[in-house]
Amino acid sequence: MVAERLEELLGNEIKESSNEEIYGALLKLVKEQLNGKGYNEGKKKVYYISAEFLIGKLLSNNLINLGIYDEVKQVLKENGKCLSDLEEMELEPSLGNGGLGRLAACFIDSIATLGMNGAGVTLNYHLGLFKQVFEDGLQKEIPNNWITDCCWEDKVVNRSYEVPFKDFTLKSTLYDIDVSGYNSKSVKLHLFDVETVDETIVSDGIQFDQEDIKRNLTLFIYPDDSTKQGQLLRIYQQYFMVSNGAQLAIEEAKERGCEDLRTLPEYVVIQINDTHPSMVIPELIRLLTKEGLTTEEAIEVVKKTCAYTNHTILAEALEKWPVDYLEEVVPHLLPIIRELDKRVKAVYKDPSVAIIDEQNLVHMAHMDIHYCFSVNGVAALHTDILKNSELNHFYKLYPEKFNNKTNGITFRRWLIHSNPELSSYIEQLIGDGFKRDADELEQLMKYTDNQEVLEELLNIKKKAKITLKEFLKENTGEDVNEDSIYDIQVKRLHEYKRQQLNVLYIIHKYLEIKEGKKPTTPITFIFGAKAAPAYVIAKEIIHAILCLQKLINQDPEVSPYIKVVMVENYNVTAGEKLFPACDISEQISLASKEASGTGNMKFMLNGAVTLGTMDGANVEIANLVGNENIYIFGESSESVIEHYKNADYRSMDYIKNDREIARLVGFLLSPEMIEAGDYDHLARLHREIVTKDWFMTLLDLKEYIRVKDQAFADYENRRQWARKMLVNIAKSGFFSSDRTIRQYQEEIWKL
Ligand code: DL6
Repeated sequence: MVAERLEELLGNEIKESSNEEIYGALLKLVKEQLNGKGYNEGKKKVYYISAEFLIGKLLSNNLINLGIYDEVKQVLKENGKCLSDLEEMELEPSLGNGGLGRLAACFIDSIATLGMNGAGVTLNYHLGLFKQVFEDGLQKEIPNNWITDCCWEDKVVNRSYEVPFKDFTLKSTLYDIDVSGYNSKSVKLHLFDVETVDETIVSDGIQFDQEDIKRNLTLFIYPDDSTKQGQLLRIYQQYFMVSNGAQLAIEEAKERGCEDLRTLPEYVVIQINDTHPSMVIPELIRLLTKEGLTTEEAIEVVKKTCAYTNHTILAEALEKWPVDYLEEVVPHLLPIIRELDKRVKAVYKDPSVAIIDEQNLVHMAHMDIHYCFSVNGVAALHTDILKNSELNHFYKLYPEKFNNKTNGITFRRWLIHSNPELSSYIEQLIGDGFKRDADELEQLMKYTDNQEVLEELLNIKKKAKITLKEFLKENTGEDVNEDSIYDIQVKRLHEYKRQQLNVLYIIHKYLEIKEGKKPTTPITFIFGAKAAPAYVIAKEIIHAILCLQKLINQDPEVSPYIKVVMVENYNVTAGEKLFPACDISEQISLASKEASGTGNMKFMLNGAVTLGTMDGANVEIANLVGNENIYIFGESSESVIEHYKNADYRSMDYIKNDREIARLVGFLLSPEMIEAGDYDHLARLHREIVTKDWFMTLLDLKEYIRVKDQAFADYENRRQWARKMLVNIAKSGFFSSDRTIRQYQEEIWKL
């Protein structure tokens, strides 16, 4: 069946066709089949609006979801072709930055799989997030050109909207990507664009004229906003995204029978993913009043239609736009925002809950909280921190709005697709029910003392480590030892995630080896992270990692025992190789700062043991697996919050009072490091840690070293370690995004 259709589409025999031709034909075949299965339907629909959707490559995932993966693989094999060669040809859509975007992708997968009527809404960023390359030990950014004639998006001819700005109006074009559910129908990811966007205006890396909105609007996700013009561009992007999303939602509601827009909440729910889409609130009010509703009615509708998810407690990530900037871009929204603010101020005198503050800044999150019917955090601890400290003033006003939805990941991609060996072994042990109901993984607990099963888990891990070794060789040129411990930290580069803490540990290990104390089993420290182009210290941390990579890997005295490898351009595709191969999962953020984390869940599901602080979803992981199956260190979130409140943390005190800490920090400016890298860059990082260390690296350093050394020591007992792996896999069912989405559905969306 597959073979015949493929040859029809090729107009040739498979064995006579090139990989490019087969890839193109396979794409058509999959699109046909998805289309044939149809799309989820229903009276009420959720629009998940998000600046990011990190969907990853789609070919294999779609084949798995359609149930034809094995057949296609076999047909290709019989014709002398290899499915993995075709997978290599696919370019990964570059539609996001990190966990926020990957979460959105997992959610869309679960919405499709669970048969819910929903869609994703975002922009069609032509060059996406930059592609990261390393040059002379530094991150350089280049455009990531992922859209080709042969990709998953299709132009939609009959949907286009006018989006008004102060000086001009832009007409949108729409591209759709079908997101398949597992053995079920699909939902759509809508990517709005403008035809005038012009990639040729980009030069010198990722530089372009930020004022030329008609030509730059959908070039990049998160354009540099360190200047006023950059911030204006972000406002243009955000408004374009939400205006299209709101117009689409209204139009589709009418098509589904909504005759009176006062009943819109019966047809539509809009999930605002972080503050980037917050302007959907005034925009929806504007559109509804244009349709004849009074302001009063429109506000009431919006309050029943919009729900907000908070993904961070970092103040700098909660957007605040100057009124003047909004006047320059979307003056027609300001009377509405002022009206919303006036209503808030009439009831609540506390200036900390105002939408427009005394400096004339519009607090997008405040607007969300006042005018959404639901406000959720993304892990139990995160929601508690929102309620009890960060958003406490709001929680007191609206206790009924606040709720928690602990994040999740789709097991289709992060187990079945990326770790087929482990997935089929689990199937052999407990049947395939876990693919639809992740809680069934708990049945694995009956094998905790089964030596044969534990042995097989170690074998599967070893194979994944060999696969990663090959990937690392190709990606970085570095040779790693597959019998070493793979200790992995992959996530956005940010000081709060504390990659610099890991750096200081590696220095500790390097110095120990130099002094003759060698680890029993060699260790490979693996990193993957992009730094925002304007985030100087994050880039310096990358430089320090790359210096250590050079220094250590080229030192014959040290490299047999430890190696450092930093993956270039870490993305979903690289993640699919990294998660299955990991032994120790580094989740070492400063407690209270990581809203949830989702990499921690992917590692756990693939049998890695977490080394982490009691932060974000690590707390829930620890509760599920128990103390003996996780390595926890560091000060609690309560005590960190106290430190901030009392402003009593000084990194200098740690350096003065502890010679070991002083030595590790000092090593950043050692002759060896300067020889491997660049003094100015290293000095900037050193100065930051010594004089500021805003995310308290040194607070937890000694305990981190102690607990990490313990984890490495415990790794030596292979059976005991395999038992920890098994427990982690068995207890990971809770972190399925199907569970999360069911909770959104039952408690917020009520589709
Ligand atoms: O909720 C998804 C993801 C969380 O897992 C991460 O802990 C959190 O950092 C991330 N938040 C963001 C928003 N901005 N910042 N910083 O990316 O969301």
